[in-house]
Amino acid sequence: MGFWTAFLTTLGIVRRRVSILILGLDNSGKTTIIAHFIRASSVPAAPSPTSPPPIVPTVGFSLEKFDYENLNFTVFDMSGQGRYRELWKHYYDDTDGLVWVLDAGDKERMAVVREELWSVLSHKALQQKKIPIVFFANKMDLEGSLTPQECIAALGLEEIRDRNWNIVASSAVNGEGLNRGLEWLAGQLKER
Ligand SMILES: Nc1nc2c(ncn2[C@@H]2O[C@H](COP(=O)(O)OP(=O)(O)OP(=O)(O)O)[C@@H](O)[C@H]2O)c(=O)[nH]1
Ligand SMILES: [Mg+2]
Repeated sequence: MGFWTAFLTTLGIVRRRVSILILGLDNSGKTTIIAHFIRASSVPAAPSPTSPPPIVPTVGFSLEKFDYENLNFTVFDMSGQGRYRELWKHYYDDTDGLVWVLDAGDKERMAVVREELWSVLSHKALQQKKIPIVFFANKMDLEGSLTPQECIAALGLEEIRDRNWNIVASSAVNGEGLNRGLEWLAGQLKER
């Protein structure tokens, strides 16, 4: 970063760019969460008679951008479907932070989440860089969904001792908890 860019970034005139990766099993709510932040950061458009396009399962990955506080986020929204999870590792090198989305209502697949999460965390590229992780215990609006404490126990998150992490209960459909999670991540990224 040149002197003037650094100076203007400090003043909040230029937003610093950060890259994040959003991971989690298919159907956990990743794209819905990103859509929330894109909507929140765009200039309000004139009311449209047509409703926004429906969110569909991501194929491969989708690259999105939005501003949050004084950061300019570039987000790799990865598909969580089994056949695309092999792609995730190609993006570890260039990421400043991870967002991991859990479907807290999907108790049957918590064992699969645990396996995928620990496989990601043990990858060489992520072992070398101690980037922060925010977990969204998403779909908290669904009755019987796991609490963050129950997710911590189900996934063994207490074992993550080599990097900063946090878990926040969220609902991507009504927006609850999303700002709290991203605010924490933004705070971590600003310190780096
Ligand atoms: N009730 C409820 N439904 C949610 C929530 N978040 C997402 N959904 C729904 O869950 C479904 C999957 O959401 P997506 O955002 O496509 O999930 P994804 O993680 O991007 O899935 P892939 O792209 O296949 O990896 C959609 O029908 C969403 O409307 C939530 O917090 N609560
Ligand atoms: Mg998606």
